Amino acid sequence: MRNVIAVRVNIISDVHARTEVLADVGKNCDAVICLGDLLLYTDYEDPGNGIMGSLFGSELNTEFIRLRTANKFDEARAIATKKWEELGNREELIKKEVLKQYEEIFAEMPTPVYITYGNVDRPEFWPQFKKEGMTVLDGQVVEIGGLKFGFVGGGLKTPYRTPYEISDEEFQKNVDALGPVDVLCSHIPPEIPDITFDVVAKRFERGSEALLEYIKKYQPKYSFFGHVHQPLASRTRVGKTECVNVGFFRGTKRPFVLDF
Ligand SMILES: [Mn+2]
Repeated sequence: MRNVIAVRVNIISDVHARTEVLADVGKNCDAVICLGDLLLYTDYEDPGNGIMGSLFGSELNTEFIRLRTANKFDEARAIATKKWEELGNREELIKKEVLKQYEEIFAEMPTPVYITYGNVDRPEFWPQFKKEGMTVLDGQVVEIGGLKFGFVGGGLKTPYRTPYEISDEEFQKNVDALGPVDVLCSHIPPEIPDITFDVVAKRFERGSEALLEYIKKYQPKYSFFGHVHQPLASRTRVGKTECVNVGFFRGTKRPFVLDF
């Protein structure tokens, strides 16, 4: 005799304010996992949209995106600085937009949900949106349906200076805090070229050496992550571990479904 426990978890990442279909993720499952990037700062498809679009306007934001994409970070910063001088208190203006987005997103977030931060998040504002059935995890482990799920949030330092980038040392500490798990959940992928290369942006996103070393050491059944919106490969294998990019929810509007 063996116990057959059928559990379904719907996993999403990179919501980027795709609020209108978010509640549907909670249908037909026992729990939802969300791997971060709730906010839409920059909308590459519609530069008038998102936090930067609403503050800078479509025209200036298009130019800002063009300069950054061309690796002209100093020039991009120069036009931004000029605009901020005109607009007023940068931190306050951004905060207002962030809170407005979070209010709409967290209202639609299905529960129960186990959630961690992406690099396009502002963790300091999350406590005020906490609701019943929502568990925020970072460097922590939770048991779902008899399996151990470990969570590591945030991104690593880049020239893009996205809102939540932490040092390699801090990230390593969160990975070390987990101990062995069955399922590793993070926003960024382990540092493996095929899964960190974005074919539309035509560049490598930052993956994590610490996650890769963890996978080699503990060999969890799965490593789930997001971050790379259009990856060269959305899955790969490291020994016994299946590494899976659960998809860019803003684009796909559907979860990765895990049955066990
Ligand atoms: Mn993202």
